[in-house]
Amino acid sequence: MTSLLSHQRHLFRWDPSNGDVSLFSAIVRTIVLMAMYGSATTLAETAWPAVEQAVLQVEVVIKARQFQPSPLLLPAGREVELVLKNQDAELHAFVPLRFLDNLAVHIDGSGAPQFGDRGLVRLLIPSGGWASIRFRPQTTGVYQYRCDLPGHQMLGQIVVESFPVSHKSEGQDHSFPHDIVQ
Ligand SMILES: [Cu+2]
Repeated sequence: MTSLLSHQRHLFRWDPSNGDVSLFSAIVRTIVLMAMYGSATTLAETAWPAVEQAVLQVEVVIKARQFQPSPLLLPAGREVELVLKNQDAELHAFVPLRFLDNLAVHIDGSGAPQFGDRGLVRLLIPSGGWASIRFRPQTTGVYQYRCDLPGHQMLGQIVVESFPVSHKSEGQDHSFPHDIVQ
């Protein structure tokens, strides 16, 4: 585990259909991504207009033992890539509380993930490193995640909302409205 906490880049994936964990080195990443996009077409993907098929990338910065921004708004049913950047001089962990249960995830970056029966349970992110989690939020609701390292009182919130139809034609990948949780 600790050997993965360099800044070397790794790609992991977990799939609920078989529950196994795969590790790919970055050198085969392109091939893997091509294979995934080529075969992983779902009903949801074919239902969206082309502009919405792009992965929505959202960023969380970890600094001074805080997750920013929080709460973070994510659209249900759409593929998102949550990028976590650790700007602190210490190791942090991303521990999702329930909301990634039984969801397929693809992990990229310099983090070290731990998987359980229900999928991703913990992702360690080295100082100055980054890790991304690509997944498709399924169920709307308010979810929490935290860092469980000793002495760290770090809690973040993720709000999964229905994707608003009225914003789908704006042509901006980040048009997801941020006023819902105000
Ligand atoms: Cu921490």
